[in-house]
Amino acid sequence: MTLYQKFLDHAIAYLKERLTLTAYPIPEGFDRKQATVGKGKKQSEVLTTSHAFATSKLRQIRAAHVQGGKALQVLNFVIFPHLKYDLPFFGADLVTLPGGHLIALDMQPLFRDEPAYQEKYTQPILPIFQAHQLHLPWGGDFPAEAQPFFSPAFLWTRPTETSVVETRVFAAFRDYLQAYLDFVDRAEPVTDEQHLEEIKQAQLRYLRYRAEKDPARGMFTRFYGIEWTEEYIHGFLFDLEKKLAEVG
Ligand code: DBV
Repeated sequence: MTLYQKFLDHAIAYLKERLTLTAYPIPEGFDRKQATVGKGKKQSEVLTTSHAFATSKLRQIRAAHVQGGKALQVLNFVIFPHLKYDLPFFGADLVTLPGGHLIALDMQPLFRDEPAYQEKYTQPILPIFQAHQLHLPWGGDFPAEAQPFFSPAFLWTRPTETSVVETRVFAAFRDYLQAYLDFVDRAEPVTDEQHLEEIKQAQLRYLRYRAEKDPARGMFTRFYGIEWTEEYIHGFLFDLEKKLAEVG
């Protein structure tokens, strides 16, 4: 079993336990993609699988799972709420490359700097963050322009031991997902028109940033080509703009 399979299995099983999931369409040709990379003895297979669901409150729950051997494993797992809720995004970027592990876990805020928003969606998870951060120290530099999209409970770490990913990171992932679903349980639809517009703009801001700056773009382009990669990014991984355009 590969490193992040357990995370994906847990997430899907746990979501099914707590919510009623419906299928979310994955565009044809994007549910599973394989390529042979490298030459000669270094040749290997890289498989990317996609997984997606929706619920009455969550527009898209989706995962991209990249499996390319011991030194290439990625699970990018994001939950996008429906636009009538002020819920944060659940964002997990679990990355293993030849250079090591890189872990980003957060409930990414719509309105990071609003005290009432922090009170509602960051304060409650700070104890979880602090407990895990003791074992998962700050990972250092990350792009400054990404800062507005992370909460003060952003768990960002670069474990040197794989066993730390299997134990501590897995525990943090479970706790964050549990806390996120507690928020989802309590979420009530927003009715104020102006607030709804602000939510939509904040979702689009986040989405455009992630689609434009996707750190996996280079990797996917190398494996599967530019056409597949751009369609995967805009048509599945970060699809809100496309979906809004479809409904008009
Ligand atoms: N990242 C994605 C998707 C991925 C993915 C959809 C399916 O958003 C993988 C795959 N992330 C991925 C890979 C790398 C990173 C790095 C392969 C390594 C890139 C490389 O080194 O070549 C959090 N992910 C990162 C980094 C950060 C994040 C901060 C380091 C990037 C850097 O140093 O430039 N999660 C990521 C992020 C946001 C987020 C940028 C922004 C809001 O939520």
